[in-house]
Amino acid sequence: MTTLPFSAGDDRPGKMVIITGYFAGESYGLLGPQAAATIITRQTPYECLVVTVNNEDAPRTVKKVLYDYFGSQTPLVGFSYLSGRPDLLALAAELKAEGATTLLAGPQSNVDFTGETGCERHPHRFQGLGDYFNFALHGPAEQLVPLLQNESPAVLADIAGALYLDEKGAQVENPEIDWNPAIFNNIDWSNIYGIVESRLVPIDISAAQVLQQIGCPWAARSKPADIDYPAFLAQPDVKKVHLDLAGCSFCDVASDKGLVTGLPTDAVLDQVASLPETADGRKIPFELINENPLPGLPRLLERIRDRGLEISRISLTLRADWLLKAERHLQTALEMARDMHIRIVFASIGFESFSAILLDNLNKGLSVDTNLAAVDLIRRMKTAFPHEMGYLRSEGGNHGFIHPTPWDTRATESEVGHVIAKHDLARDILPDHSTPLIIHHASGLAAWIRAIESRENLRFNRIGSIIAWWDDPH
Ligand code: B12
Ligand code: SF4
Repeated sequence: MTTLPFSAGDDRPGKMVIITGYFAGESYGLLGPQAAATIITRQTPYECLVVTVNNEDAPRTVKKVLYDYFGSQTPLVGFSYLSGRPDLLALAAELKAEGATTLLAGPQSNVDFTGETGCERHPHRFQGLGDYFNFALHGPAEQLVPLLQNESPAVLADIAGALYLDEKGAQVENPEIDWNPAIFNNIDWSNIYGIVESRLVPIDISAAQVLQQIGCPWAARSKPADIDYPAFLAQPDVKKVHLDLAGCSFCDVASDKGLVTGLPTDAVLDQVASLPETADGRKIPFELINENPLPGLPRLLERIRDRGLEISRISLTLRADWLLKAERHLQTALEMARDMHIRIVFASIGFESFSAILLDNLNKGLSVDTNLAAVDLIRRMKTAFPHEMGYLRSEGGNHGFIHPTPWDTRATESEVGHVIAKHDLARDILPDHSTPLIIHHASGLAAWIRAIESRENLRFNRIGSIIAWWDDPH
């Protein structure tokens, strides 16, 4: 039976910390880790804080702060939203080696713990983070509750969603429980801290998230797709890899969550009601987590108004085709925003590219014309609702534009350059910096690159959990 050494001992409540990556100087809330910390604090004998670590925090300071916080208690440290940061992984490994209990949780924690498909037969593939953490937990945070309620030694075998090595070194993965929308009703948004001068200092958050849909409808169904070979592996004939893809080929959300469920409107309203308020008594700006938010937005605004909730700004992330399909709903929502004196900001529209070849290989399921029609729509809406709608960089817009990609050729570069110039996209649509295509080892494109490796007898480098398609294969 695999057991863990932690115990709150006589010092109850015990202490737990969730470490997350963060950006220096920012003040946004982190729904996933903060929801987890809220549940742990309310439902177990442990008080749990989220401790954000940015690139400027010295690893030695972070460790000192943690040991100061835990005092005589053996540290119990969860890690989430690490984005593969080597400094945070090193911290996890050091803490574990020194006797702490370390736990990897949040999106991708299962696949990042177990490693890349076939890694046992292919040593160059990502080998997983089993050495860095005592165990991982994938799925809803409340799965951890029974473990923390038990006295030491804690037993992992009965913990839903837990991944660990048994006494014989074999990997065990327990089935997850379903998501329960009710747990998001009353998040403690004050449990997030930064490190300032070697001390934990609360972050007064200025923006948060409200969950309306878990996962993405485009990722709901697996469909066949033929993805081109990389342009740099020049072939006399165009070669393709046939895959069954659920969602966009590069997207980790697609493979991590699929489409789980939409939350009832009352559950969404309860989350809005429990958001912190600004000095003028309005709820702080929030991002509505829903990949297709517009069809239900007028109804949600109506319910927010009926319930007397004073909100300030809603940020949206969505696909260009769903934006285009929902013009009528957008118009209605903006008219309501005018009456309610609030702003609707398009924080991120997933254009991703303006080349047909690249959009196909990204499995976006939409065309360049659709992207351009969506650009035209938001420009028109901005003219009609200049104060109520935002989408510019200066208004918080950072729209998806993936470049470079493995399929870039002179022809695609010229096609994209032409579209950008003709439609003046640099003025308001393109982000300050494009995002290079990132292939996480558990995304759809990882299966594509592994197929090429085995067909062509090649090896691409791995950088942690990322497949470095840009390095020459050998
Ligand atoms: C909204 C969002 C954001 C928002 C806010 C983040 C947030 N919500 O807290 C903003 C815009 C700020 C953002 C920024 C970034 N994000 Co973001 N974001 C998301 C997104 C779309 C939704 C997250 C969310 O709220 N989900 C709903 C919550 C309730 O679910 P959850 O996060 O899975 O959490 C539940 C469980 O997983 C679990 N859980 C989570 N943490 C922990 C910890 C413990 C100890 C336990 C027990 C349980 C537990 O409990 C929660 C409740 O049940 C996710 C993708 C996704 N759909 O998950 C990416 C995602 C979290 N972001 C990601 C990344 C990479 C980033 C950026 C680094 C991007 C960038 N390069 O700029 C930044 C920086 C993030 C940061 N730490 O500061 C990655 C993280 C990859 C990883 N596994 O580390 C994700 C998974 C997307 C992806 N696959 O690429 N993001
Ligand atoms: S990139 Fe966006 S639209 Fe595509 S599968 Fe992921 S969440 Fe869905």
